[in-house]
Amino acid sequence: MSKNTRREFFSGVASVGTGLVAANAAAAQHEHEGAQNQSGPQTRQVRASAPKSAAKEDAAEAMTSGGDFLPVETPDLPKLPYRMVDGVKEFQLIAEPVTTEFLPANQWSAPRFVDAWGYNGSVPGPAIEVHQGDRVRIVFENRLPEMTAVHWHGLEVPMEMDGVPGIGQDPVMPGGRYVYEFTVHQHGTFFYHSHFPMQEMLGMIGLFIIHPKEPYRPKVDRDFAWILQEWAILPNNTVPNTLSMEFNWLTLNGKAGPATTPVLAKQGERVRLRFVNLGMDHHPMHLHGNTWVVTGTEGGRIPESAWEPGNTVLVGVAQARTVEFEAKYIGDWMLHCHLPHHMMNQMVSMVGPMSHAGHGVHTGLGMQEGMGIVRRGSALSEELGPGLGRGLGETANRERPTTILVGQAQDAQQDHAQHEHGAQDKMVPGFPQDMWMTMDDEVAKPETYGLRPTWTGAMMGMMTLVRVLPPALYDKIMELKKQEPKEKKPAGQPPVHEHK
Ligand SMILES: [Cu+2]
Repeated sequence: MSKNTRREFFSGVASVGTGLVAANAAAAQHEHEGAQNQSGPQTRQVRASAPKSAAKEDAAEAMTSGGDFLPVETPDLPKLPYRMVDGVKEFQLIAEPVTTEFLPANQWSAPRFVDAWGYNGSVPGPAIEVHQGDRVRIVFENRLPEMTAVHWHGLEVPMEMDGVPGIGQDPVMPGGRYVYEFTVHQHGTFFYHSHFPMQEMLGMIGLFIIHPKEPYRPKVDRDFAWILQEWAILPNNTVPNTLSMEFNWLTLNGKAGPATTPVLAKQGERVRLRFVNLGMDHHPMHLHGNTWVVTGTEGGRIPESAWEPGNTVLVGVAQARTVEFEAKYIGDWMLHCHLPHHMMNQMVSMVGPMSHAGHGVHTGLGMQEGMGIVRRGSALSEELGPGLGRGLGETANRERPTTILVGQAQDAQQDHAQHEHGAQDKMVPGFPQDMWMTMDDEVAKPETYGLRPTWTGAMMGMMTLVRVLPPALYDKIMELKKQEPKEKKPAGQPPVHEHK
């Protein structure tokens, strides 16, 4: 969309927005542009390391924050800018296909793009950040090839604003628009999402943070928020399989470890972490080396008398959890989902074995057998079963005699492993063959400065780091961030799509 077109669209909708909302007619707000489907390859945007927002060009004249408060930080995710129109915070939210990358290209893998759906060029969508008491207007446009709507999860808004097609409004058709407007009287960690389940599994969710009128006590010095998502991406596919029940990519704000950007605090600061989950699984989020208190749910702030200490909080589907802790201990502390299969990248029986370039399948059988493609008998038979998915048992031992170590320190570690363990693993049937893949250089950025070399080997799936830093190191990283180029170069080019 050219800048001009966007301006025209924006000013047009903004001027009719207020009157129509007051007039209650859901159907009237719904400007359907009929056969003129604006979605398609021409609207495709690639989200590389620096997310691009369709509204970004206007960001200079819009605002993302205001007043005396601590803005929430959303690592790897942009915020949705707004402009004040007659005392209303007006946002422009666009649902559209987004090509994204969970991990940059690295020595094990060519660029791997994912065709997800999101908002304003970002998946998950950009974070909306407002204040308790604000009047909010969201001018919504659908550039998807099918109908959608936006549900404001947990917000106490009129039913016509609740975003459920059929119940409170008509679906917003491709090319159509809808204006949402309401006053936020709550505060806490909320989110928006499509109310179509398959669209949810394609990525259509975003944070909706509401700051309280009276600041929470004790005040925090850092405030971070993440959206937890899971994806099923079959071999040679770029489109998430929305029907799958097993997931091979787990992301925090649209990135998988080690591409998740670490968050930073200075020793002694009080830190708030917010998590939102929308997927098929619950995620027990765990922080190393520290003890937090759970201070909020998807319903807002918990009274202090009911705060619970812990280091793991279960973030159930459709829930939000907020925790706070004093960053007393210097260190690079892991923050991750503790489901073992969520601590991996491309972990799935049908995908993992075929995705390790140069090493073939794990399982001791050919690729076809590993995929369950057999000419005789059953893929789950005694002979072939171990070849289906990740290998276990004698077959694996026979064909894959040592633990595979790959990484920047590969040769030395491999030699060591051969020498030390080459004989032992023969004696241990069914060892699980964990992976160790480092890519320090590929994900290097100011926030990773000073981490121990090979740190990326420990980071996969739904993982990031909370770095509690001594002042000197913190200042050094801030200095590096200032020198960072504003627009990062994408790690690769997206594949050419010829779906005409
Ligand atoms: Cu999990």
